Amino acid sequence: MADLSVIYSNHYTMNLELMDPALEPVAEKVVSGVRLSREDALLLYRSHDLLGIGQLATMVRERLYGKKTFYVYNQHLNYTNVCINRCLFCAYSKDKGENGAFTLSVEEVIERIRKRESEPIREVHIVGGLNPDLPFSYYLDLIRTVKTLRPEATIKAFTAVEIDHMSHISGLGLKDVFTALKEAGLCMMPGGGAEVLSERIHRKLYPRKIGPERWMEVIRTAHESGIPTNATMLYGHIETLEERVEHLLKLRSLQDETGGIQAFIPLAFHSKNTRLPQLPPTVAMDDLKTIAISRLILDNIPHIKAYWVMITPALAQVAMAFGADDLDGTIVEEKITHMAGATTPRGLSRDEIKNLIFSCGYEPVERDAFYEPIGQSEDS
Ligand code: V47
Ligand code: SF4
Repeated sequence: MADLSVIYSNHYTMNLELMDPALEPVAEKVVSGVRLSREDALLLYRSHDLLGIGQLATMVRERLYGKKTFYVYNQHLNYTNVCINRCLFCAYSKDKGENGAFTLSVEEVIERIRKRESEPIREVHIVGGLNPDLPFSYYLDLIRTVKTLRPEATIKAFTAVEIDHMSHISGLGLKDVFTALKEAGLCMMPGGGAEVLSERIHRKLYPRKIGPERWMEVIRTAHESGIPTNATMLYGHIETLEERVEHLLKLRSLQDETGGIQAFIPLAFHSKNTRLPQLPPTVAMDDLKTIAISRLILDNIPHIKAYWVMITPALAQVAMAFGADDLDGTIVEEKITHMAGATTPRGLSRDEIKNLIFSCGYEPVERDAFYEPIGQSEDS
C-alpha cells in the first residue's frame, strides 16, 4: 500500500477560494499535510461553504490520484435474507418462514454465477443475513463454489457481522475462521456492518448485532490474517455529527494500527420498508460534505468510494469533485438498498460507468478488487 503520509504532505496546491473564513486554519493544515483533528472535522461539518470543503477534498484527491477514478466490473450475490438481527434500519432482512424469505442452495449459487459466465467479472461481492439454519460448512462451500466457477475473480465476502456469527456456530476463534475461509478462496471483505461505531446507536438501532468494539476486533483480526477489508458508515438517521466524526476517528486509529482498510464508503440511509419510515432521505449537501470530510479526515485510508446505488449516478459524478476516487462497480443485482426504496438502476454497464466518469473530465480506470488497474477487453 502507498505511504499516504508522503503523498499527503507533497505540496500540491490549488488556488483556494473559501467563502467561509472559519475554514482558513483547516485549509492551512490541508495544504501542508497536517492531520486534521476532531474539532476540524466538526468545523467542516458545521460550515455552509460546500464548495470550499469540496476544493480542500479535491486538493487531497488530486495529490493521490490526479484525475483518475476507479471502477470495478463486479457481481453482487446475496445468499440469504433470513436474519436473526433485524436491525431497525434494514428493509432487506426477513424472519425464517416469512413471506419473501430466501436462502440460496449451492445449485442456485452455481446458476447465478453461470448466468454471467461470459462477462469479464473481476470481483464477486457476497453478503447475507444471519440464517441460524446454515452450518459453517455452507459458507465454505459457497466460497469454494464461486472460486471454482470464477477463478479469475476476487472473492470479497462476508461482513464482520457474518464472521462473528461463523465463529459462534463453528466454535472456532476468529483466526481459525479466517484460516478456513482463506483456504476456501476468500481474499477480501466488504466494509458493511459498522453502521455508526457508537454504543448509543448500537443500543437504539441494532441491539442484537455486534457492537463497535467487536466490529473493530473482527476487522483487526482480518487484517492480521492477511485479509484486507473496506469500512462503511451508515449515515442520515438518528446519529449526531459528533457521532459521525467519532466513527471516522475510530477508523483512522484502527488503520494506523493495521493499514488493512482499502476503501471507506459512506452509506446514505434509505428509510422505505424499514422500522424508521418517518425519516427523510439524505440531502445532496450532506452526501457531498460527508464524502469530502471523509477524504480529509481519513488521511491513511487510500480510497473513498461514492456508492452510486445509494446516492444516484448523477450525484456520484459530482462526488468526484468532492474527494471520491472510486465509483464501485457494475453490480447488476443490488438488493439491500433497493428493498429500502432506492430508485437508482440495479446495475450499470461498463460503458455507462466509464461515461459517467469521462463526461466530468475524469479518467476512468478499471481496477481489480485490490485497486490494480487492469487491461480491458472489449466485451462489456
Ligand atoms: O451493512 C442496511 C447498510 C450495508 C440500509 O465494502 C443500509 O465495497 C442504507 O456494506 N439504507 C451493506 N444502507 C452494504 C455495504 C457495502 C455496499 C457497497 C460496497 C461495499 C464495499 C459495502 O448496507 C449494511 C448496512 O450498513 N444498510 N440497510 C438502508 N436501509
Ligand atoms: Fe441482518 Fe445485516 Fe439487515 Fe442487520 S443490516 S438485519 S445484520 S441483514
